[in-house]
Amino acid sequence: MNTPSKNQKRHLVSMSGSRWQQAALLGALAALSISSGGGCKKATSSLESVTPGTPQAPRKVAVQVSNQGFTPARIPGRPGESLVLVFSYNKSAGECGREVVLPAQNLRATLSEDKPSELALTLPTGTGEVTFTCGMNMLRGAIILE
Ligand SMILES: [Cu+2]
Repeated sequence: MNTPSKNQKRHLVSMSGSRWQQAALLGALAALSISSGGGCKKATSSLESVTPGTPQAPRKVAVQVSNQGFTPARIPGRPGESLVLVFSYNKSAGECGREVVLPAQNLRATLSEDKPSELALTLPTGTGEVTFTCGMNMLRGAIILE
């Protein structure tokens, strides 16, 4: 059916510019979305492609806390590396999951669902693990030194 509104639309399109201008605009939009998509890379599990954090520029690692526990629960780390763990709290973790403890680092934080909590630490030298747990040691995660 040829409704008046459809005709109107067609008229508006032809008024908005030539085909070439529209193509140029689309091209510009595509370029924009490509350049802004760069910040959304998935975290890699291989440490080889990760630049170790330094005191000047600690590596940030996002950790979700939910009824699934800590995600990721195992984080690769370099001995002596500076890290910032960024904990995002989901209410499904319960009130106990709101507490995050790194016993060996003497660090403790109370998480909020409103915004992520950052915990800065320097990994020890040598091998082993730096564990982090919930307030009652039920949810567990670890930074694996390798
Ligand atoms: Cu707990």
